[in-house]
Amino acid sequence: MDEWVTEIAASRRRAVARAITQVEEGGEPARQLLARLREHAAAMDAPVHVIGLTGPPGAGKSSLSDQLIIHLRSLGKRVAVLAVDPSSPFTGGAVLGDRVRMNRHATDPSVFIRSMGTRGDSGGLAKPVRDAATVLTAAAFDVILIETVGVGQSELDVMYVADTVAVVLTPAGGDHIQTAKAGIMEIGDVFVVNKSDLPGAGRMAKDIQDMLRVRDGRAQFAEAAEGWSVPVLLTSALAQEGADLLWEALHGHFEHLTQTGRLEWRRGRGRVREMREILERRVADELERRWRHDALWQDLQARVQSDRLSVAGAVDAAAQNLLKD
Ligand SMILES: Nc1nc2c(ncn2[C@@H]2O[C@H](COP(=O)(O)OP(=O)(O)OP(=O)(O)O)[C@@H](O)[C@H]2O)c(=O)[nH]1
Ligand SMILES: [Mg+2]
Repeated sequence: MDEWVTEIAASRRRAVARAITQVEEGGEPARQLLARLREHAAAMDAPVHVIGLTGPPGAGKSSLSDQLIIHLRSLGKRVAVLAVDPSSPFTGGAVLGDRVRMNRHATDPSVFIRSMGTRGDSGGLAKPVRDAATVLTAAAFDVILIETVGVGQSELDVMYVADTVAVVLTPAGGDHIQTAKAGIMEIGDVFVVNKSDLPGAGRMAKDIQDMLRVRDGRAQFAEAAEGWSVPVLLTSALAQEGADLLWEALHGHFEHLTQTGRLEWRRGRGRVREMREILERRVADELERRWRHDALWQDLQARVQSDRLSVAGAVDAAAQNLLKD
């Protein structure tokens, strides 16, 4: 284990890759490794910047990641990308596409690219992504990009892992702001209108700005209250335009977080979220266990099955039994 941690800290690609596989698999070995890596990371002084890139399928998130990698490498920064594949019907083949698109970095030892799939367990996406980010932090990457499609709750949950969230939209008709998932409009620290080589990009940017005025007028947007004004940028990954401005905006947000103390607040919020997730999973496992073995639960199940008891009645009885101890 010691040797492994040393190799991860030295950013040896194979050790890092193996560590991510281990944390994906979970269990006690993963827990021990993560504890060691957290210890190591806590003693490091250079802060890592964890960035979430989210948006509709095909918005150009991977193409933008690729452009960001090129820009960050020119600044001498070490970059890791976690491409989260939600295995959704919208993104068939995305993983292969990501690999091809970012292939040119494959031999650069300062770039690490990894696709992560959902493993179909009840834990959602957030845990493996969070744990992989812990590995990459210990491996001394300066920037960790997490790419995830902005559909569904578990993809939004992934954003609790990020310090900065960039929402990537496009001018293309189907992506009109009204049709963008409300959830992802709420979480952006930076907005990007990619494919600005296509018509309608300016209009889209204006729509986003209008939306932000409403959003940031609401008190719960503490970031706005802390003086962060959310930038809306135009990029074209295709024409290789805007990655420098995007990086400026992302880095600007990180500096804002650092200067206002919001970084610690955000990361704390992420930990609370993690605590809740783990607890919820444990409770769900316990319910599952009772459902299978407990006589009362078996009885309720049988009576609902044969329609001798209403669903509502069974839920009440089960909840009462559950909450009494
Ligand atoms: N015209 C234009 N096309 C682009 C631009 N950026 C990306 N594309 C194209 O859009 C398609 C999707 O790009 P990706 O980078 O795979 O998009 P993504 O958001 O990562 O897609 P998923 O991971 O499948 O959700 C590809 O065919 C890209 O070549 C751009 O700036 N302009
Ligand atoms: Mg992609």
